[in-house]
Amino acid sequence: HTFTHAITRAPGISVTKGLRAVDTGAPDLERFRAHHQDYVEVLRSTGAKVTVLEPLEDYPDAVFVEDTALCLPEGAIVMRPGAPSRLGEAAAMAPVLRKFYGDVLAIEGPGFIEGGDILTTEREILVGRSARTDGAGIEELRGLVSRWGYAVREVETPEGVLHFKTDCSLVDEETILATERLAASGCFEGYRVILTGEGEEAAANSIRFNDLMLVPAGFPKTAERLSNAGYEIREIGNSEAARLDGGMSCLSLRF
Ligand code: CIR
Repeated sequence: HTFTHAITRAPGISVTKGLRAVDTGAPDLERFRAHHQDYVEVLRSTGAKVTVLEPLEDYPDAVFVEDTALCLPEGAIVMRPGAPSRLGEAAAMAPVLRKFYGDVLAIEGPGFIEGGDILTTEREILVGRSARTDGAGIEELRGLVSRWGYAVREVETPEGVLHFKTDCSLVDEETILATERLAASGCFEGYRVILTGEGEEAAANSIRFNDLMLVPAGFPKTAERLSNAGYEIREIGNSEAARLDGGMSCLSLRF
């Protein structure tokens, strides 16, 4: 699968107020911007057209665009974030998506679902229930994507983990990078699984984008495993997004 596009949003000043499970201090805005620019450059280096949207100061977490939509080849679906402070971000993404897609659908509720809980593979769409994504949100998504022939499979996000994809990422059509705690749930049966290195759970939120694998910097064991498996690695600084429980996948919509 080749990605021709990515949508990102530059971090705004308000990013220092972003949601976080554990407070390790506010992210440093300048460093966050520098990491974000590196990220955009690497996506662009694959030949994709990368849109960088202006910051949305009213939404401190708006840099994490992945949670606002699901982008499939057939159309896009605007999500309904379970974090009340993030609902408006999804609405702001809808007009952007209409520039790229003829078909833009939306989760209307009452359920909730965030993009970070959705892993799309060649054969199915896995959705993790989490503190942000509930059964009603998953059912509504199932109803919407069935028109395009996708099967949705509901899975569990490990306890205390923000999103399903905090702990996994798609490496190729049959290979998933995952933490041991998530893989142990058995949800990846039938796929090849590469485990993150010991103590490197945070490396699971990586992305494969065209011929590159974007991995957060500082996880050498995982980077080596991926590199040994034949993937070309690009390490991107993620220290500031990590303070807000964000990683490589959260920072873009890819299609
Ligand atoms: C939040 O709590 O919503 C943000 N601080 C982090 C969102 C990370 N997004 C993702 O994993 N897809």
